[in-house]
Amino acid sequence: MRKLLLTTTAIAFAVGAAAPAMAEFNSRNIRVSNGINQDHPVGNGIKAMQACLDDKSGGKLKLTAFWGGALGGDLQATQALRSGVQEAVVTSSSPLVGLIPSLGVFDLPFLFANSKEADAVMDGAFGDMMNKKLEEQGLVNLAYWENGFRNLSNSKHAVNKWEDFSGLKVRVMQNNIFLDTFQNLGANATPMAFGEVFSALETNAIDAQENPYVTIDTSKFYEVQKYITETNHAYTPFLFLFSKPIFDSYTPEEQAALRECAVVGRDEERKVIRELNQKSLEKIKAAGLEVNTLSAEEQARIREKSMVVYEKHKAEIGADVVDAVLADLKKIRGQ
Ligand code: TF8
Repeated sequence: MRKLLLTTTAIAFAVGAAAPAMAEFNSRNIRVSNGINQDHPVGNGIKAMQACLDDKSGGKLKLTAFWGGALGGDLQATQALRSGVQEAVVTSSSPLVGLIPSLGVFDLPFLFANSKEADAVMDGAFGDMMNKKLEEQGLVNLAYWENGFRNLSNSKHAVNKWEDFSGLKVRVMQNNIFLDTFQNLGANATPMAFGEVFSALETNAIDAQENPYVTIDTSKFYEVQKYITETNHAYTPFLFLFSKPIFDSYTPEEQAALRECAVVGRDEERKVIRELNQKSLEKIKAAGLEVNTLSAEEQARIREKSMVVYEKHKAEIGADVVDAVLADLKKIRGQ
């Protein structure tokens, strides 16, 4: 038995050593679609990821990015991945809750206090647990990138307290948790795909939307809005999703390179987006928008009022999932 094992190992080793290093990489054109524009830090992330892939695959693995929803919105592109007709998408988790209800955990208002907490949760065991649920739906999440903390913009009036949300027509993502969060604050919330937001704001079909500063900047929402409030009401991650049927057809070396390089891209994207956040805010101010921050008391009031959303959606997200993230956060906060 022992002899047999040794022989097998020797043969395996000889075959492995004889093959030229790059033979495990085939020429692949990987289409990555995005709803945001190329000057968003996701563009920097994809560049860094490509440099890493060039290195590992000798130029065989090529990413081709499509911007501004050119291959369809987040949800549409994700469906194309599941059916194996498109390779990859960088999408918010929020529009995918119809497919994977437990992803709604990331939409709970005021879940993360800062990006350090978000990184620790996403890059740790909790992130892995969510990745398994994505895999069951035909989606391989290569890494969690950053979309960021979301803030409210509108064209009507300054929002300084929760009563000011009253009657504002706010576009929310196609997601019940966001819908409830804003309705609960008195707003008139309307779910809408990202690609329709600019023109809906421009034609005053809606008054308001909520996204991180960097998106309000790079998608030019500031051109059609007058007021911003730093609400930081939710942190939504980006998922770098790969089609599982396509991923499964790749060699183990190709798969490993994609996973490793998506993490290299993630680190670059997070670095750039965090630097840009303040600059985007300055740009928005310079464009003439009135920027408001909430007082500590008001922030606490809004937060408190929003906690009903946790209870309301706990069963549908999965009590185990909500409890797991809260336990993780407790640990991270040293409580
Ligand atoms: C939203 C999201 C989007 C992103 C983007 C399309 O508001 O935050 O901005 O998913 O990639 O719909």
